[in-house]
Amino acid sequence: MEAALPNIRQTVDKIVQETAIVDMHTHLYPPSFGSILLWGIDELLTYHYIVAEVMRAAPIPYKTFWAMSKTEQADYIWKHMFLDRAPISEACRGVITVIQSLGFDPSERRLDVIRDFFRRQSVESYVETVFEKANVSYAVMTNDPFDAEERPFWENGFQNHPRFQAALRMDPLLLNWDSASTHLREMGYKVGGAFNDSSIKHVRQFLEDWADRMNPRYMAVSLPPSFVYPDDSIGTRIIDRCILPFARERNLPFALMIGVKKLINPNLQLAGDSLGRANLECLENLCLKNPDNRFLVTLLSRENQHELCVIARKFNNLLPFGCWWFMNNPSIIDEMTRERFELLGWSFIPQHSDARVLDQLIYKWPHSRRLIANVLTDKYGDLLQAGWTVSEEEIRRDVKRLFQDNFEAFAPGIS
Ligand code: FIX
Ligand code: ZN
Repeated sequence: MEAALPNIRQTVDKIVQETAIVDMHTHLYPPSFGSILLWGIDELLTYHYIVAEVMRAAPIPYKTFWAMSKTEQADYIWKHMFLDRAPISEACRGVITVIQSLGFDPSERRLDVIRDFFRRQSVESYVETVFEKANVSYAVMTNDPFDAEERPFWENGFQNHPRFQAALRMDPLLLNWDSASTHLREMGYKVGGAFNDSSIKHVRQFLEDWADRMNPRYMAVSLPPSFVYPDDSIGTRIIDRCILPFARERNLPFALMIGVKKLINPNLQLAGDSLGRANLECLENLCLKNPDNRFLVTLLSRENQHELCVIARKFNNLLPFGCWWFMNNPSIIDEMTRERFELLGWSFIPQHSDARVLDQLIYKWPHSRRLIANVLTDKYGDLLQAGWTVSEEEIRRDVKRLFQDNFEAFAPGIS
């Protein structure tokens, strides 16, 4: 059936809601990972985004806040960010969306009733509830062999879960060879302090062992805005001699998340990171020099987003993804999504959730679906105004490309 202009909005809204999502970057884990899977109202309230906000709204000494229990921190945040002022920020609004989606009346403002609901949940069934409500088919995790808390689950084995797939994360390897080489030696890889040809063999072995363990959809790293490629650093040598050859061998994309300035305020812990605008010549050089590698890229500076679209126009081995972190706000998601359609057509991944708390899937995705549907309605509307026609089936095809197929084709996984 042809979608005519008057009902294009309803048609797009329906299809965007109905199309399942592949959430290609999260910090979620299956229930078998125990307490490192975060879920429930107190984890939602103490999300590091809101911690930064409460330290502005109701400043107390950092050590006083961090000395509180999780429940006390959540109580403090509930009072100062929800009861004493409207929860107007995107992260606070998200908590309200979750509460409403779970069937509560947010206007009752009853944190005790909500806590009681979560006390009665089993995590296994609640995972299914959340993925179904969010209409997310599966989430790609962030899996870091250098993380001492996570590593034992991979070394000892765990029950695979169909809703979770792996991504091999390797920040220390590229950002801090001294620390990474110490960890690698502790893991049994005979790397020396200096990075030399022998190190290349052992780093390659590390990648092979962990890719065999994890079966990742891609390899990933987050990088500072100062990242340069190529240069005479150990990082460039690891990229050129280890990561990219291995990526080609295993048909894995390499995801670069560029622009994070770690811990500009260490007192805020996880909430202390900031951003900076990157010089994107690193991407131009990576894509040109390595035409047989595929690069997933997301950037943390709003000023970099337009450049990323133009660079992606020049290199089809670069796939922009998501509205990352400080970009994940309605005003910026709208702008980024519009310029991506205008410059890249359908060849991008519009969003990832970056969820750290399971329940966030039932706010991050509804919020983004609504914004993406708004932009799509305008873009299809422009086509209809020009006399083009578009059928419901074609809209389903296009939206599925955005929400699933672009990622699946670019990161098919290790066959
Ligand atoms: O490097 C990353 O994967 C970032 O997304 C995180 O470090 C960050 O804390 C986050 O969760 C942002 O949304
Ligand atoms: Zn992340």
